Amino acid sequence: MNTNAAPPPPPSVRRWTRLARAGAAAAAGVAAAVAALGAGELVAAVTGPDGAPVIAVGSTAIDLTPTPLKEYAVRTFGTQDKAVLLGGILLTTALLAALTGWLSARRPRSGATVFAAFGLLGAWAALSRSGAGAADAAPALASGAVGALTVLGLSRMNRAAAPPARTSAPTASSDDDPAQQEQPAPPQHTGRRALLAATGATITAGALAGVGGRVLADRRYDIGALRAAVRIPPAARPLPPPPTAVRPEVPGLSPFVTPNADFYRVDTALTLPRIDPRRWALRIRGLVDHPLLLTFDDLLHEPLEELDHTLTCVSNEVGGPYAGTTRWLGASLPALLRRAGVRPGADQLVGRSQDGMTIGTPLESVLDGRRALLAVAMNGEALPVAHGFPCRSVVPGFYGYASATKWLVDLDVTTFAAYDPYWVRRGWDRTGAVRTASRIEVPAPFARVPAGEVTVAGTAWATHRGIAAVEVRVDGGPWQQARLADDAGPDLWRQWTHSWAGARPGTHRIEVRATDADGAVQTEERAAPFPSGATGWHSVVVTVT
Ligand SMILES: Nc1nc2c(c(=O)[nH]1)N[C@H]1C(S)=C(S)[C@@H](COP(=O)(O)O)O[C@H]1N2
Ligand SMILES: [Mo]
Repeated sequence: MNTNAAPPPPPSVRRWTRLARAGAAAAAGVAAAVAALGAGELVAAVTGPDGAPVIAVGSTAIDLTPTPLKEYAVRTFGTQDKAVLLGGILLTTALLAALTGWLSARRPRSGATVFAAFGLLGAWAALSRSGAGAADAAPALASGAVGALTVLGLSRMNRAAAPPARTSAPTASSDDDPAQQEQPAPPQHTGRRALLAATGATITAGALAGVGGRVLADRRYDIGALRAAVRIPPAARPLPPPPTAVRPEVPGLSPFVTPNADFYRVDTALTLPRIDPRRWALRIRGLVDHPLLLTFDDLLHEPLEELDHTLTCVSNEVGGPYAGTTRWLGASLPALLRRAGVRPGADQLVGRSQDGMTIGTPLESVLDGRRALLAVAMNGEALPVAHGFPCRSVVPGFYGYASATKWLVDLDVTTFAAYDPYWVRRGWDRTGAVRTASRIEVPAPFARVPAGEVTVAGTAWATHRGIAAVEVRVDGGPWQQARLADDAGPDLWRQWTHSWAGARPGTHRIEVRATDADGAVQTEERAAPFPSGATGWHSVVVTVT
């Protein structure tokens, strides 16, 4: 026993000290992570926003997420799924960082190694994104380096501030230096202060770098301004506005044309691709005689066509909100494909987006005379960034995942045998034809309505086939024909109303089913969205008072 040592402090004090030291170590780890991410953001402001470490890791996580989990996320969190993912990534990062900090207080090198490894992992994630360049690795590498150096520095300070090991074996370590113990204010005390100050300063600097990086990136890549500067020419032969009789005058019924701001959004993009239209080009290649390269200006000089169309998502549940109607404007996709000269044998058209999404459509359908577009505008304005600015494809009759590539940069004329696009690789149906759907919008689920005559109203679609009939029934009674609003064409949804006479007090279930223009009645059989779209009848339960 070392008899020179002062009596050990009471156990409670010692435990607190150990705890405090562990806490300081964890905080140092978090501080190093904040500095690392801040550095990454700052570098990403120069090299391009897609390389920012959180975004690169998050995007890779999305691509690697198994389909059922992704479905669960979309179902549970809806459009908030990406915010939840980002929150999860940050939380996980914070926990890992705290653990790393704690580890480093014992072995400073190990913490540095963890940060370096994550830097390399982030660089790999950034580089493995399609369309990535070498520069996209820089933010993660900077993160790794800054994180490693910071955690090394802070953990050295932590060790220096450690109290002497009073219970240890007689072997004298520097901590046991009796000279140290005789000082009135032991150096570990000031050491601890310095450590806390350094930790705080690191967090502040890291946060400032992060916010600064974001602000800088937003300035450098101000897509809003570029989009506002785009002048979209009018259609060669403008369509008349949709007739007013397409929408019954029922309060609570969705508008016939969906305002852009209300149009549903479904994609895998963690941050919206920012494409400068002046630098954008679209390639049409593959099984064609003359590959084409079109600039945005070239596209705007094509004769532009309008298309009124209801787009819907395969992930939409029965009665769900992922459908919207809009007036697209764009160049004719079949005309451009004919100019390129499609070779015999090709049967799939694969669109690729700037962020690496791939979407395949049956080529035969694209060329069968339907109006398919390379759309540049939506409801009279340039495509909103969230909906594909500057250009997306639209092919009526197919779910979005099989027809509507946003941020489109490449069209590959190929075969189904040769290529499986993104969602097909994850088990979704390769055709993606829209199934007949109908939904009750009025009354709302669990609404209380007065007895007597109740107005029921909603929307039905069977895109590109059209809706021929909608029927409604109450409490499993006989089906009644609903009154259809005017038909604006097979590519559009159709609204309907039904007057439920003699509604008596109590709880009732209203059901709806549609018949498409081919005469096929919507199936009652319930199917989940995976793998080819939800089926089953929508119903709402209401209370008549
Ligand atoms: N680049 C890209 N395009 C995409 C997607 C995507 O994830 N990335 N999602 C598709 C899906 S699943 C749908 S339903 C539609 C949705 O288009 P919207 O967000 O404009 O409504 O876009 C399609 N195009
Ligand atoms: Mo979708």
